[in-house]
Amino acid sequence: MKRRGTQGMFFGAGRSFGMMGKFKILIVDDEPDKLEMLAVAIRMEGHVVHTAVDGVGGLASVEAHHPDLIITDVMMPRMDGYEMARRVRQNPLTRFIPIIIQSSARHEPQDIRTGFEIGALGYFTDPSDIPLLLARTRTLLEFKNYLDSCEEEAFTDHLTGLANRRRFERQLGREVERSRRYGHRVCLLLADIDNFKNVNDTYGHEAGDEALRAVANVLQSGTRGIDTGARLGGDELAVLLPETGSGRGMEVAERLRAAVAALNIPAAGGVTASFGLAEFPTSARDERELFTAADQALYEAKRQGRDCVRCAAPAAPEPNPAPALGVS
Ligand code: GH3
Ligand code: MG
Repeated sequence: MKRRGTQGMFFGAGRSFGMMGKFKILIVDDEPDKLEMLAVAIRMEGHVVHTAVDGVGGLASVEAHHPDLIITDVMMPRMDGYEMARRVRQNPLTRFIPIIIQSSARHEPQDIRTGFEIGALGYFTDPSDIPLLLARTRTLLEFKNYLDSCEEEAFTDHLTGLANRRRFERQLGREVERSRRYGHRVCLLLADIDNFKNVNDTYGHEAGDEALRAVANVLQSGTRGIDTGARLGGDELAVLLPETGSGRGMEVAERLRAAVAALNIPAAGGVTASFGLAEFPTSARDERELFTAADQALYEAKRQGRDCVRCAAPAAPEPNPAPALGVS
């Protein structure tokens, strides 16, 4: 295990559709007939349709369903389509959802310019020309699919299939933020394979890779769907355990440790790993401190003989400010 600082950590999931297939399309329109006509046409393309009748409902649906494409009218009560599109584009989490505007009422060149300036990728003024709309929809979905697969690649560790360091850092930031907002606890578990150099030296690099994949698989399959297993680099792995306190976190860590120790890897025999656990907010004030606390606990596990789990102590409370003097 190499000692290192935590600099360079912390910053920004995508999803792969594999083959082009079913997408989620949000249609926003206050005219029931037009909405229904579009919904039928899109469903016939094999996609899942969500609908809303104004911009406010549209934004709520974007947040709830994460659609792959939005088709929206302009003139609607409460919030028009331009404003909704603007807000979708302003939100870093939704800004790359393609938006098509479809409006027969707002058909002047200036309206169309406004739509494109906001960031719409299509603007159609003839609601009866469904084939034209579908043609653009298909192309945009193809691009969206490609973008999503690129994002997935960029955030995945290729050897193990776990999240890579970049995704881990982004997720860690989000979980700490969620923990602050909702008052849940979150645990960070770091793991490092013991004497892994020996595995490579004794059995070869290929066998080492196989051992890494096997340990990664234990972390992935031994935790919940909401937990993020990641490979941070080399033989260093991590699991982020949302809504988990250190007591439960230690149980999980101990279970994973035992499962790793029980592995029988055909090319490399057995391996063990050491684990360090830290809980937010008990042991840290932010994600950097959480990482450092878990890393120190891992170091302690290594120091105390490896193949064991250590938990970071709660942070000392902030000293109370000195009482004001001279107050009677
Ligand atoms: P410790 O118990 O202190 O962790 O000892 P260690 O030998 O595991 O030491 P350390 O964690 O510093 O060494 C990590 C080794 O992991 C170094 C390198 O040979 C090996 N390694 C890093 N990345 C890979 C990889 O992708 N595949 C393989 N096979 N080995 C790797
Ligand atoms: Mg190691």
